[in-house]
This record gives sequence, C-alpha cells and structure tokens, in this order.
Amino acid sequence: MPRPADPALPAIVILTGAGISQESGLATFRDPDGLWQRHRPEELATPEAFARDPALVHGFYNARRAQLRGVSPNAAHLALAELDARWPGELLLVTQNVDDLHDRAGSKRLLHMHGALREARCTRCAAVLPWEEDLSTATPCPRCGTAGGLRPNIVWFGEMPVGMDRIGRALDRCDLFVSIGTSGLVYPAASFVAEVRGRARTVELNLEPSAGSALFDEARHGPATALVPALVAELLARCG
Ligand code: BV8
Repeated sequence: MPRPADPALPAIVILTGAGISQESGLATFRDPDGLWQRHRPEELATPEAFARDPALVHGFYNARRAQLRGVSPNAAHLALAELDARWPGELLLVTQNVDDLHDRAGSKRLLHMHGALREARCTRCAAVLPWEEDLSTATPCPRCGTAGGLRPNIVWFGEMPVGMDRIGRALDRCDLFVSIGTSGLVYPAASFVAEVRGRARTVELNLEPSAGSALFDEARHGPATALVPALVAELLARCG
C-alpha cells in the first residue's frame, strides 16, 4: 500500500557518528586527537584482535565504558530527543556510536547499528546483558556461569552491523535523510546516502565536509550543538 507522502511530515532517517558526541567530551575516531590516533582499528576493533589479545581489547573498551560516567548528552542529542518526542511522522535515529548519550537524552526511536558500550554479550549462551563495570576473560557470565566467554556487545570490523533489515526498510520509506557528525568512511553506514539520494532530500551536518559530502543535496558545516537544534527547530515549525 503506497504511503501518501505528506510533504509537511516527511519520513525521516537520521544517521549519527562520533562527531555528535565530540562536544560532550568523547574522542572521535579520525580527528587529530581521535581514538584511532592512539590505537589502530585492526589492532583493537576486530574479532581477530580479541582472539589474539583479549586483555588489550577489554582494556580499550573498559576505559571507554568508564569514561561514559563522566560525560552527558549535549544540545545536539537533546534536540534529537525533542524531535523524537514531538515528530508525528515516521522517524528513525540510526547511530554508529556505541556511547549511550542518545539513550540518556531520551531518544526512543533509536537503533545502535554498531552495538553499545554498556552491554556485554556471552559467546557461549548468546545472552546480551546491560554492563557497567570492567570486563575481563575471568568475568563469569551471569546467565550461564562460564568465564571467558563475555565480550563487549560491539560490532567490530568484519562483523554484521545490527538492525540492517530495519534500517533498509526505513531508508526505503524515507523522504529526508540527515547525516550528523560522521566522516562517511565506515560501511555500510557510509552507503546510506547513496541509497536514498534522488528520492529523498539529503542533508549533512558536520564540522567539515565528509568523504560523502558531494552526495548530499545540502551540507551545513559547523558544530553539532549549533546545527542540530537549528534543524530540529525548522522541522518542528512544520508540524505546528
Ligand atoms: C561489515 C564499533 C560485512 C567499534 C565500529 C573497503 C571498502 C568498503 C568497506 C570495507 C572495506 N574494507 C572493509 C570494509 C568494511 C568495513 C569498513 O567500512 N571499513 C572501513 C574502515 C573502510 N566495515 C565493516 O567491517 C562493517 N561490517 O561490513 O560487515 C559483513 C557482511 C556479511 C557478513 C558479515 C559481515 C562493520 C563496521 C563497524 C565497525 N565498528 N564501531 C568501536 O567503536 O570501537 S566503526 C567506528 O567508526 C565507530 O562506530 C564510528 O562511529 C564509526 C565511523 O566513524 P565516525 O562516527 O564517522 O567518526 P569519525 O571520527 O570518523 O568522524 C567524526 C566526524 O565528526 C568527522 O567528520 C568530524 O569532522 C566530525 N565532527 C567532529 N566534531 C564535531 C563534528 N561534527 C559536528 N560537530 C562536532 N563538534
């Protein structure tokens, strides 16, 4: 049943990356002081790295999980949460981020396609558990009791991102695609704009042009805490 597109209420898909959390104090991946400047992705964010040196990989994620206790959602996260609460049309916020700042800001129509720092997954019984503390190979799984099987519930390079079917359906239906704070270097997230351009309006909000900037109908450059509230105000003005 084709959905009557309501120009006043476009179906919206928003993609966020590490840049939206930068002003909350969390390092991004590829900026000069980014996470990968100190660690190479293939050394840490792969199943092979975890098999080779689980203590190193656990340490990397334990440090990032602990850092979450000292940061808060910023004006960009809060503006997206207000849009989530007040937008009467279709909306899905897809984040590449593994921090919980969108969750804490109050976004509900939210999908973490690269997993979540504050979750652990047992490779023995497949349980996914909320997790606040450090993880190690000695930590027993609260569900099956075995030690050595718990890993961060994070999507590493070479692993299938979470929710791709739901994301694909939302992209098929979207009239407005907004990319915020991502360098457009990691796939399949970086391919979403190419999937929708031509049939959805595409907007990039980023500190500087991303790798995919040329694919967007419109690009606004500056800090997310300025650009995102402004765009949300424009959208909410359309729905009264
Ligand atoms: C998969 C969890 C298939 C880990 C992450 C060659 C070509 C194409 C693809 C590939 C290829 N070789 C390999 C691949 C696939 C690979 C990939 O894309 N590699 C890249 C490096 C080329 N992708 C995968 O492996 C994915 N899986 O393809 O599976 C498959 C198929 C079948 C069966 C099985 C598998 C999985 C990718 C997920 C990896 N995990 N995260 C962790 O967090 O530790 S990726 C990691 O990068 C984060 O999630 C991060 O979000 C993501 C992308 O980075 P960004 O968010 O964009 O952050 P970045 O620092 O790069 O950019 C920040 C931007 O913000 C900048 O532009 C900056 O200017 C801006 N900014 C900064 N401050 C602000 C700001 N903007 C606004 N305001 C500010 N204040």
